[in-house]
Amino acid sequence: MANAKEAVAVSPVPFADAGDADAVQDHRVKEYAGAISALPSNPKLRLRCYQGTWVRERWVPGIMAIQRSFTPRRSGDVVLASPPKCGTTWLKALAFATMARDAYPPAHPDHPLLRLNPHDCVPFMEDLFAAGWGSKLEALPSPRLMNTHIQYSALPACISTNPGLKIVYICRDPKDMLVSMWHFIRKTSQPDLSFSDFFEGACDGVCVSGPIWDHVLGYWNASKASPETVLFLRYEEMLRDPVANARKLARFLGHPFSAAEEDSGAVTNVVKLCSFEKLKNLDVNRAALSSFPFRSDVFFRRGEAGDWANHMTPEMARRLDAIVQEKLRGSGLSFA
Ligand code: PAP
Repeated sequence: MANAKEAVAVSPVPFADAGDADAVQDHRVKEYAGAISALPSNPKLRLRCYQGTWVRERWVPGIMAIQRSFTPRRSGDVVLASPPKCGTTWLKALAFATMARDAYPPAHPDHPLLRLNPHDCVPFMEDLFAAGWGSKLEALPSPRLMNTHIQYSALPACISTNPGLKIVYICRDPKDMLVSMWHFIRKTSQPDLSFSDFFEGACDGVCVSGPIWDHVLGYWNASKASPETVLFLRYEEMLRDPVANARKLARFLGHPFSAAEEDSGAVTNVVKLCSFEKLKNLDVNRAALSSFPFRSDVFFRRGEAGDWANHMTPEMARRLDAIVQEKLRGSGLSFA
């Protein structure tokens, strides 16, 4: 599994900057069309139910290809996992800035995050593999950094049971996740989607990466069973104390901030560089993206906790909370 690039451990390279001259497009993804058309569908949200999770139809061939052909390395791979709209963009920025800080000091005026959106620094595996370009990951030096929305039980064993690979998971109060997702869908594809219809579906488990409780539980249980390979983060806790969470992330990734770095303000600089206000106001984050068919600014809306109260009635909130609480009962995890 190992390849020559593993020997040269530097820092993650921004994906958009990586050379991919050797990459070969895998056209076998087209063979999945028959299998996909047989999956249960939700045409309104353009979802398919694959292995128990509702996922965007365009991701299904990518998930199948990841399950079949993702090639891990013996060490150094880091997978950022999340349900959508739970802080993926923020986590991509933080993980990249933390891991790459020796090569790219966070306060440097030429830092890659000042000219590249976090999604152009850290590749989204489902889209990459769905396009047949999974081999572009081979061009990256170790440590590689990538992200997925795949639920834990659908990860290939080479990811979920690989002691040399680390998973960082982030989740969020499902109420805020749904509100964020609804805004995103309205902006990018379905301006007419009503919140109440969307909410009803989500309560039945039907939303992107739903049922959300299954997604969260899979990674929660994995983090309890294997805390050295799965780190479980929460968006609200990161908002409350981003510096402590950046330290936790760096420790987990095996590159803790040294006393000298602490003294020089490196942790604070990472947090500032990746803050909502900083990223949202960069020119690059108002422009077109190379990795998605929409503009970068859709990933930066309010960046706060509790916006659900502006969209849900207290009754709706109580109902969703009760469903989630029931599903998580006995796990030790709660969003209350
Ligand atoms: P993705 O899963 O599709 O990549 P993701 O980045 O998880 O999306 O979700 C975007 C949410 O994260 C938005 O939340 P909101 O709709 O409630 O506002 C976005 O504002 C928020 N977000 C993006 N960047 C940051 C950041 N640096 N700090 C805090 N929140 C952020």
